[in-house]
Amino acid sequence: MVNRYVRVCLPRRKENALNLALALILASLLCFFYVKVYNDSHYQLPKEAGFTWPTPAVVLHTRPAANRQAKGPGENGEPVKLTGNDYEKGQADMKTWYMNVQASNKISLDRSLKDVRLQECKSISYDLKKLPKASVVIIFTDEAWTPLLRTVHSVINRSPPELLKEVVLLDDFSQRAELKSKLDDYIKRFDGKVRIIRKNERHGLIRAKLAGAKEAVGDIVVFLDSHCEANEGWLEPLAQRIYEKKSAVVCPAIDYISAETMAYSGDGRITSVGGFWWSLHFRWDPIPPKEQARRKSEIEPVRSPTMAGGLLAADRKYFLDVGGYDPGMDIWGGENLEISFRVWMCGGSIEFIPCSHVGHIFRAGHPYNMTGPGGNKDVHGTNSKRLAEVWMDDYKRLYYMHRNDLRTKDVGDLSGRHELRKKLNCSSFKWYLDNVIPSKFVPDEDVISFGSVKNEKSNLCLDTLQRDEKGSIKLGVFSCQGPGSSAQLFSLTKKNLLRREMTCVEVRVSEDTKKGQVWLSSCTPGSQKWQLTEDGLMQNVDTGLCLDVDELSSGNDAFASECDAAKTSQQWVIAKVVLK
Ligand code: LR7
Ligand code: MN
Repeated sequence: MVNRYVRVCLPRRKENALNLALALILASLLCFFYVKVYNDSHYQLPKEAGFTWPTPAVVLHTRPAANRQAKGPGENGEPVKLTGNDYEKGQADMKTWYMNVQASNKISLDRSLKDVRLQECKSISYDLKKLPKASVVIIFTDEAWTPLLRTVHSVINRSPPELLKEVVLLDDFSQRAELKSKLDDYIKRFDGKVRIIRKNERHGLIRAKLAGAKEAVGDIVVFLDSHCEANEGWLEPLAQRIYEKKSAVVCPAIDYISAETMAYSGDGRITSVGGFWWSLHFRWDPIPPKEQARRKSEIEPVRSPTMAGGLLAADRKYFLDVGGYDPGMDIWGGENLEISFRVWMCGGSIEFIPCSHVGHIFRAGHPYNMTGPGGNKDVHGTNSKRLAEVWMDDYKRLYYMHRNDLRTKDVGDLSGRHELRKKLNCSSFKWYLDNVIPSKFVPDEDVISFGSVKNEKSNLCLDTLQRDEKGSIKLGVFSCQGPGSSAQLFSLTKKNLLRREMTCVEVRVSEDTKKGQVWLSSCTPGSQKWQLTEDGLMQNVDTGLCLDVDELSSGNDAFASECDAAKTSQQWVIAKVVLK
């Protein structure tokens, strides 16, 4: 270890001591660099990995992420597997951050990703000179450092400089010291392309996005969550579509980044569109056959009734003219459906752009305080009431069916939003249902009856028993709650389906018994037809069996057995409910 010159000049014991000292110095230097590189975690994996990182100025103009040959953790969107201490730290992160920040910290901020686009997308050439220029607005509150900066790097690396006017980091009153002067210093390397706007009170993501759009200077505004990775060629197709249609509000295909391993996965094709639950939560639906037929190729935009919320682009002026976001909404939730209903009803469209891909880290929780002004812990609920009151006309009754408790809740002044709707001369919510999402089931319209399926002798009603309706569930009975409990409301349709919003009641008969289980399952042709007979039986048409329940006791599962009009446990009525 000690070089030859030193060795000849030193007695043996001293040489050993010097060897040890040098080894110690070297070890601590290595240790220092390791910690520094990984903690700074910008431009990790330096020279040892066999390549030189480009200087920041070059980053802006040569888009190295596409060209570089990196071999570090997480490259090519691969998962990061941690061991030992790192693993423990990562698991702790999952509890506090709902994402593995430790894993993220191991990955280069410029990591490569699989280019998941369809082949046809790759050969399109865009006339960059004529396309509108983008302000990419990234809103954040106390986001972890590496996911936030990787979002910025991916945008810088994978956007044509001609199209990228600026990146705006909109800091929604973050408290962590790291996001202050260290971030101010960090962004200097981007030569002014990236700027920070700081809010000195908590705006919540909705007012933060609105502020970002107002302060941005680009022709189009693009919003991203602060834990995204823009993939190859993501920006051009968004700009192209807005160039073609000013009133199109467009979303990239959202690829999945695992919060646990940071693995990036995506399918080039778009297979789903946005829908909604009457509880005003967002859901994915398959592309309707009619929309699929309208598109001549897989790379054409897909019209979608709603959007997920976080990742979108719009002509900046159009976005603001059509009402931006509702500034009366707090913290999180509801703005995604609000903008969706509003844009469609006021003459625009929501579209998914298959050639544009952006990854998003899906977290199981929110690492920030979700309490709104006045200690409001139900911001999604109150925001959704605002949108229901302004945009849904009488159909708001279906929201109140789920949220009876909010009927009389004061959710602030709505006059500005009502005026907006009038000024823009927007269509009705019925128009939206009929034209944009005609498959949406309206539980109390055009049906034989709507209400609770009630056994009058016992005052028990068919009930979901709070089982999660996103999958198939068994139905049970519970003491009747009246119109106040949505868990007991069913529709008997003109096609004789006994159903709820997305699912139908079916009978599953086992081979050996003549008894069937009563399930709530996706609506398919099968054992899902029912009729209420003259002698008060609820009979499943396909199996001939009748709705029944053991011991007429609350909390029991329902089943279907051989019909017997003399059995009180088979006597049902539909207690009609009129929603208001
Ligand atoms: O008070 C806040 N202030 C903020 O600036 C709360 C949040 N934020 C920031 C936050 O740091 C993050 O960058 O807002 C961004 C979004 O917050 P998330 O990541 O906690 O939200 P989410 O991904 O759970 O939620 C989705 O629904 C929200 C409803 O209000 C927003 O529309 C989010 O943008 C949206 N995210 C997506 O749609 C990502 C793709 C999901 C899919 C499919
Ligand atoms: Mn998010």
